[in-house]
Amino acid sequence: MSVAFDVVIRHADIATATDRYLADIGIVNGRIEAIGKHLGGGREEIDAQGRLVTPGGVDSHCHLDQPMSDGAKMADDFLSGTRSAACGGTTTVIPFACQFKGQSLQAAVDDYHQRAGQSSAIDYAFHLIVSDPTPQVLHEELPRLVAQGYTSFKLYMTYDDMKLNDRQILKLLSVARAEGAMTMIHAENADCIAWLTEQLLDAGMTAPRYHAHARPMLLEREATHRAIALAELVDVPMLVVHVSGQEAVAQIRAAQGLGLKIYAETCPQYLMLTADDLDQDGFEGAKCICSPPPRDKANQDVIWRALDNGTFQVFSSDHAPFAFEGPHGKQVHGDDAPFTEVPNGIPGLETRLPLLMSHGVLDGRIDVHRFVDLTSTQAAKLYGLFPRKGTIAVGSDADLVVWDLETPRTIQNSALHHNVDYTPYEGIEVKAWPAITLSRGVVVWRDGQYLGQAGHGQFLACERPVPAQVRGRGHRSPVWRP
Ligand code: DUC
Ligand code: ZN
Ligand code: ZN
Repeated sequence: MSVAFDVVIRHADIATATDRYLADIGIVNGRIEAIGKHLGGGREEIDAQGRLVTPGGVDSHCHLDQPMSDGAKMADDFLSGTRSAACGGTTTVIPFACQFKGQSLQAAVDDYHQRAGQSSAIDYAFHLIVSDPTPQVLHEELPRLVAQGYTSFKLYMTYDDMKLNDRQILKLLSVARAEGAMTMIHAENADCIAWLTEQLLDAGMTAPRYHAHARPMLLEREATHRAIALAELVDVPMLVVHVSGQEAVAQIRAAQGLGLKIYAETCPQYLMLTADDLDQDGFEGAKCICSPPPRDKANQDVIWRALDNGTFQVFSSDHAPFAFEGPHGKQVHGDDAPFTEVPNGIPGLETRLPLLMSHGVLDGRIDVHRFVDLTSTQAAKLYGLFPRKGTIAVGSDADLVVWDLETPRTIQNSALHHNVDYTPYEGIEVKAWPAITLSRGVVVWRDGQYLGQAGHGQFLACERPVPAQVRGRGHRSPVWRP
């Protein structure tokens, strides 16, 4: 057989967000050149033997090497973080270039390119985090950066060093609307959290479990409702990140039912953990401190249903890698520090796809098309990377996962490839794990071995995700005049 391709994957059981069929996949120069039966030869041949093959994961919410203001340091840089992602079937990450107050956005972007450039093993784009929306940021930097491929930004309604007030959010939403960018919103009510926290600390309730008491779902519901109202006022799409349970889901569904372009994301912690996981002996509960906090079993069920019924478009990890031991992570202020001093976030880049494939698809909660949509396709679409990323199609990058659905295993941190000394999912059984991950046609993970290389990952400039016909329809805003 003459050689027609660099790589051919034979007998693949291909699943995309919409289709499922058996075919070979031919790859040239990192792109899918042909899909069909009995393709010509490849310099490298991979026999998928009828195994499920899905698009590589797009993890559109993860934090890597993000400088912190309180002395903490993330355990994963772009090297270890993207290595871990590849071993779990993720081939594109979109972490954040985070602006500190007083810093220019451009300086933040330049800094993150330094961090990622020579290190990343898989492709990456950047969201921006805007914490200081000066006139310069709003009217000069953001329009220029959106045009250069940084087409989404995250806004915080909480965290003292990040939070914006409603008026600032409105200004940023107006820029998003004018520029066709996607806004991501962290929706929790900061003043209510501060008020509750004060009372908890005054009463000596400082243990990790009180983190969940300081951030009840009511506060997420209120902020979600308010964020949606602000987006409605400006008449612009918005994506609510890391939704934790029923009350925020209800707000999002109501908005979607009204025809508003409100999108939503959830994460593995809201399916696999509960607030009880913060209530462990000693300081152990700090391992599961993240915001919003995990809720309870009934809310896990709501999240599963909302994954299935289309309320959520995106399932991301919110990987925020802080070591449990040592002076830089969860114990940066000691091993009995109050919950307010514990860095927020948990690791999850590598376990995201196996957990959802196993507990979602194989346990019958969602179908494989929904899985692909949630873990890859919708993130690529909503952040301007589709169809290069997010699907299996001729012309798309050959970012692929060949699945092993036959080998049950127990998640153990010792088998993971991040640089964090724990996983909150230790001991959880999964029936699925990537057998092979390809990044632009290069095998980066195969049969338990990491084969990737620092620097293989390329920066992806994103398209404007919000087309003009979605922006500025104007019919919902009594005030806004373009
Ligand atoms: N919450 C966030 O908003 N970001 C990082 C981690 C977390 O818990
Ligand atoms: Zn957040
Ligand atoms: Zn986050």
